[in-house]
Amino acid sequence: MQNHKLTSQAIYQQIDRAHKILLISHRNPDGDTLGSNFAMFNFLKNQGKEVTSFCVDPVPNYLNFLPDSHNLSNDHRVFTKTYDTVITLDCSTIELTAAEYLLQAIPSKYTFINIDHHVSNPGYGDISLVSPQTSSTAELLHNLFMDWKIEWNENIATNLACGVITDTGGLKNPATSYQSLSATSDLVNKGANIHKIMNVTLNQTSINKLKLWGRALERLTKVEKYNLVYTFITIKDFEECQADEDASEGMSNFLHVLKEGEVILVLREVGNNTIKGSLRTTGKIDLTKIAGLFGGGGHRKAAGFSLSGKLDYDNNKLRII
Ligand SMILES: [Mn+2]
Repeated sequence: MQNHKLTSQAIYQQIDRAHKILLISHRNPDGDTLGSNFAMFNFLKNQGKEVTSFCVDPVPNYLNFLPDSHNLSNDHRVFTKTYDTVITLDCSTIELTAAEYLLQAIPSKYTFINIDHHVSNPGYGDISLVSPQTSSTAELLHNLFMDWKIEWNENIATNLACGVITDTGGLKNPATSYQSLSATSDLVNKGANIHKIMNVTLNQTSINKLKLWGRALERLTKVEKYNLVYTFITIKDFEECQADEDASEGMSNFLHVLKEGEVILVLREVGNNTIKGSLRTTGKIDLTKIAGLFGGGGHRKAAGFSLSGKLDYDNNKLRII
């Protein structure tokens, strides 16, 4: 078990002596990786640091409301500049930054800090703070910022609250703990408007997306033997519903509403002969073990994997070919 207090101090000391800092979010970014990035950006800027926020992908439209989101760069040339500190936020592996080769291009020596809450994070970097019992990287940053006694502002609070709210599905999923509720309450006290954040991040569903979900919902199937409920979405579904991969995000979390089945599995064909699987449970089973069988990972109660192949559905039988 990692000593969080010592690691927190080590991160603070490194940041304190740093001048040029690069913050990196994972590809296909969500409210947690970006909220954490922008909160850290705001804090470091106020400390007088030179800070660059980076993600290989742009800010999704629904997260444009986040303070400091306009500072995010997708320009690979940021890796030709010098930094003394590089921090990944919410990236369970370096590969998830989609910048592992770009990092090698940085022409200076730097201290590599890894701040994350995924149990599958191997603890890469010179300093790593990985806290699987924490709902979100944003909640972890709230702990660090409290520990460091930072000067809070509304923008930091809003960014962190967005991370906690999106990763807990609106403070509802199994990752929601006393600590995450308590952190959220504190962030509200510090100026975050959680009603707005919930509305903007959770209630923004398009008709095309619901049509896509309709197909998946119609196909829900229970496999009694494994106490598993599964469904799937094919490339054809995406095309016919005019929906992109983003539109299928969140389906496995939504299926927690089911009373049947201990494990939920959503399979999605995402092109290039690739199938993504998302696993969820509220039971005791450790999903990282199941996802691991297919080369994936994640959390005990929420995990995923990727396979190569296509989905073949005929006569009510689903096969991977
Ligand atoms: Mn997260």
